[in-house]
Amino acid sequence: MRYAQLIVGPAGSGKSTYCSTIVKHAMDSKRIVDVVNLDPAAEHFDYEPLVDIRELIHLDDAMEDEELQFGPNGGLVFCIETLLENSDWLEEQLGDVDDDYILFDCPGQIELYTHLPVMRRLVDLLQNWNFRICVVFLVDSQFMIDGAKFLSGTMAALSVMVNLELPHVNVLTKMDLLSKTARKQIDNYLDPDPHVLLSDMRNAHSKWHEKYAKLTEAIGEVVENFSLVRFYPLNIRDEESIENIMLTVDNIIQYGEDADVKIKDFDELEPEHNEIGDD
Ligand SMILES: Nc1nc2c(ncn2[C@@H]2O[C@H](COP(=O)(O)OP(=O)(O)OP(=O)(O)O)[C@@H](O)[C@H]2O)c(=O)[nH]1
Ligand SMILES: [Mg+2]
Repeated sequence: MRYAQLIVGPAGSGKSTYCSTIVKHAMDSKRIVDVVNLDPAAEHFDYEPLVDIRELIHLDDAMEDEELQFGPNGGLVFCIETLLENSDWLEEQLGDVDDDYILFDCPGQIELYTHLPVMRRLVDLLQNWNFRICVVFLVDSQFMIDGAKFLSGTMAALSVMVNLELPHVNVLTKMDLLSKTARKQIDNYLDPDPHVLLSDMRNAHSKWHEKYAKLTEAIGEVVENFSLVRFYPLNIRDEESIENIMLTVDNIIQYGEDADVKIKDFDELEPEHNEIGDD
């Protein structure tokens, strides 16, 4: 079995920073985690990628081509489609290492995950190559400190879940940037109670809420009834918070369970070894 995290989320939500943070954290516990850069427009990240889509195609290639004449968003979709058409290239670059653990640092255009089929096709490929995958959906915590924004972030998380059909963990990033008051406030959103959030919104007396109060309440009920959405806080300066997310994801993709089995087999073999030794 192979293991993967698909790191997705809006532009600037902290995907590349999450990848380098996890790599460093894993290294401290003597674990090897690799990162694949899938962002054809990436300019900077703090990790050494195992595979880099820019070696196959760069966003500028799609935008500067005189026939294609793509803008940045169409160009990005074109780049991911080119990657899928060259799946042999990706397969070869990834190698075939049993029990490897790879983070896929994805681009920030949210439409890739909410309704376009390209990422779903990438997931199918990875599953064919024996990867067990968890989606990690990142949202900047600074945009999640009021009820309306929270519902909007939640709906984005739900669209990704429905479109990718994979085990899914939501993470609130950049917790280190929040003020003390905002940090307290955010507790309401980690394990959200839609009733509390909706009453916040009611108290805000916005024209929007007056007109669409019923719609907002219905959305709140869906979130509550299906217990679909939960957020894990990530403070990259706090090892415990990083470890907590890593453990959560590892449990979901059952990382390490096969290793336990191997240890058991080894224990059972031991008496035989002794017998051979005695001979
Ligand atoms: N203080 C702080 N800054 C962060 C954190 N995560 C990301 N940043 C900063 O936020 C900016 C965007 O972070 P990236 O990791 O590049 O975000 P991204 O989601 O990969 O961005 P795109 O690939 O462009 O969509 C950078 O300036 C980071 O240094 C964090 O946890 N704490
Ligand atoms: Mg990035």
